[in-house]
Amino acid sequence: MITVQAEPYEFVCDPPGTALLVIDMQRDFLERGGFGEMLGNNVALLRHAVAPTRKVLDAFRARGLKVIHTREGHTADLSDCPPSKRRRGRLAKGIGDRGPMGRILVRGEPGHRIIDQLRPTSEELVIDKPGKGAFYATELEARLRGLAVQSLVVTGVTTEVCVQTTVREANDRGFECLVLEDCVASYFPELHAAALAMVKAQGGIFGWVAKSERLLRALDGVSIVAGPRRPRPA
Ligand code: TIU
Repeated sequence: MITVQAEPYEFVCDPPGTALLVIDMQRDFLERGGFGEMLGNNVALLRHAVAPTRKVLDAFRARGLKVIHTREGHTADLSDCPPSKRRRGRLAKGIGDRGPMGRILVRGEPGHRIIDQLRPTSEELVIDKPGKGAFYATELEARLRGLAVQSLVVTGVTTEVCVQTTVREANDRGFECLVLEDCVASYFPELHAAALAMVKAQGGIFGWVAKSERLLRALDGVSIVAGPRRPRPA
């Protein structure tokens, strides 16, 4: 067991029963010309989460701990995209339309890829999800149960959309979530702050919040659990 100094109180987890969840660190959200920018956002606001997430990813990989990535996106025929999602925002260019990084938010297109700095290894699970929450219409819950995971360390974008939706879904399914505040980011600093406040309010109604250095410090004493695995590019 490790203990992480977190809010509203310490987060205790068993490293082999813990997975690092890296949510939607895709070009479509972090780079120009993708879905995030089409929604009218300044995508540069998400970049600061990349370096700390990479550090946490390296710490998990070095110890053979579990890592799961998610990607938001749709099949090429958009059959898994509710028409309401496509219509939302009255965008000049939206989901399924062609942009500078290929068809927006469509699986297999350049914009759908996870950014190079956080590219999954071939051993790491990648969950494709059509919604904001990572549990909706995916195999994530079954995979976590199969891996005997009870705790999730949550990183990714954006704090108040896919991160918070996923944390709420996870919480209702009995998973304990630690959100790393410097490894999540939003296009709206005030919504980022509010989303983190909501997670940890009321005795941790949805989970815990901490800076990544607190987790890294707790992991310092953890030796290799199942590895070391040699990261290979996907
Ligand atoms: N728009 C926005 O803030 N986020 C999304 O649409 N998806 C995710 O958060 N991944």
